[in-house]
Amino acid sequence: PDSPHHQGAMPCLPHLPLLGSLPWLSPHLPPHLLFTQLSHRYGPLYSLYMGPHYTVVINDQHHAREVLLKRGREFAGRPYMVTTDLLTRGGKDIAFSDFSPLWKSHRRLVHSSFTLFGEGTHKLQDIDSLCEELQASGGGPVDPGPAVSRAVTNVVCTLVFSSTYRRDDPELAQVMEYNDGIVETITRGGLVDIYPCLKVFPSEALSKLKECISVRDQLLTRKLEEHKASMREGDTRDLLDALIQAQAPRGQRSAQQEGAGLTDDHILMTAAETFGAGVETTSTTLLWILAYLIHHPQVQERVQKELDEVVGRGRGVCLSDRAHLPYLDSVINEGLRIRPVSPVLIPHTALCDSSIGGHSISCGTRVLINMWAIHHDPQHWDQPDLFKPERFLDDQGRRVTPPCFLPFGAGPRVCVGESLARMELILFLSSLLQRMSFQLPEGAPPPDLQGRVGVVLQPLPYKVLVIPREMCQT
Ligand code: HEM
Ligand code: PLO
Repeated sequence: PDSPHHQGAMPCLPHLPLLGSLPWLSPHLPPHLLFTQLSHRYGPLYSLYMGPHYTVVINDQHHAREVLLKRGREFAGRPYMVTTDLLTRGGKDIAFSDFSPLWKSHRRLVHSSFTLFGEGTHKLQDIDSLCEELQASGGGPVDPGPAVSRAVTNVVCTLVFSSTYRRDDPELAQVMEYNDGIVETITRGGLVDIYPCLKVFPSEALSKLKECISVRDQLLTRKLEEHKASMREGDTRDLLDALIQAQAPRGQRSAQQEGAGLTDDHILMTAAETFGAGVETTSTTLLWILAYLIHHPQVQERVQKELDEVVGRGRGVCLSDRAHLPYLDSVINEGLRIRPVSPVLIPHTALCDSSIGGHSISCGTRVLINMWAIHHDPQHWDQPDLFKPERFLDDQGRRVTPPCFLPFGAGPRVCVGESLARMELILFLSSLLQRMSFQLPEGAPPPDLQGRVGVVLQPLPYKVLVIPREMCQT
């Protein structure tokens, strides 16, 4: 068991040997709401025992910044968990891998490849086919989920493999299916992740996870082989090429070289993770925003008015328009605030003895950052439960970013896909709203705004009516 040596008195939940604080944690509430509720009793910074693991929970901006930024390097570790260990072949990925020099150079390589190839992923065809697919509903109610997921998958596909799937490709359906299975079963805080010894018992969730992982591995191994076969020297087409080339020819690998130590497993895990992270996060955010637009038609109209004024209807939206679309940006930010994809960030761990808010923290302590609580903190947000994009604009209509807004995390573990994600959100959302409006079908219930929690907070499926807007022919 991890033992704490804090001197100051950080409030701590009651706990028993072995069970830890679990008997005091309501299993009916999702973790982000449970932790927020506990912060009303224990204050914004408290600790508890997840089974044997001493865990600090942070519910305010001030301590979150201390852990992520001020002492970011000391808290850049990740705990061992059975499910993520299976998912990543023992931490050969970026998100769930513990801190190590290899992880650091791997992360740097992937980050720069995203920057290099990110721009190229926005061929308008993905956006065009998304619009066409939604409009093909012919005015009847349609669930925007599958079309959005497909479009976003193709963006990541271009980035990783420089290829795209056609709408009816059976492989695309397979990718979407295994992703769903993983999202469902890799829930953080599941019992095996608290008591690794439970993994010896048969469990439905664990076998489903293994099944999905094996489908994923077969599919990606085949893609990787195809890629290697078609590679030409001097031509770096995409993320996979960049990673394979960074490996350097066998025999010439030196320890100093960027990419030294990267195995084929690392490459496979990176491709898998880019797929997973790239698809689930962006599509989930888009679907939350659409759901809120259905609830707030006046917000949709205002975005469309801004688009009409800045872009018009004679051409597609491009990235350089972003500077002139502050309201669109504020709608995206408000979506990311009110429904953060990752309401409790991936757990961090202390890599050495350190401190939080003056309390000593011993090496190995787990730290959970409750971004939900920070994004809904009534001390910093006026009516935090309301969808109000204007909070991201000043009275002149210029952008403002409040310090309590950290949807991508911060510091050494900040999201590596942030700029890619922002680019996608802006281009997809603006193109959709330029060409069509979304309405609630007559008699249908408005989209549920509670959502369901897995590893990401997703909206439940809902239906919309798609009303085409008149476009000018050029
Ligand atoms: C990590 C949010 C899109 C790849 C994270 C973290 C958050 C986050 C909160 C964890 C930070 C922490 O643990 O401290 C988001 C949101 C997105 C988004 C809100 C979109 C709306 C993407 C995309 C990609 C991506 C498109 C890749 C294509 C990653 C990776 C990590 C990460 C690899 C792990 C970083 C690390 O542990 O070092 N993201 N993300 N994300 N994200 Fe994103
Ligand atoms: C999504 C399902 C995939 O099959 C595997 C996968 C990989 C990376 C994960 C992602 C899933 C969910 C969202 C995560 C991302 C890494 C960073 C991102 C957790 C499980 C966030 C929002 O933190």
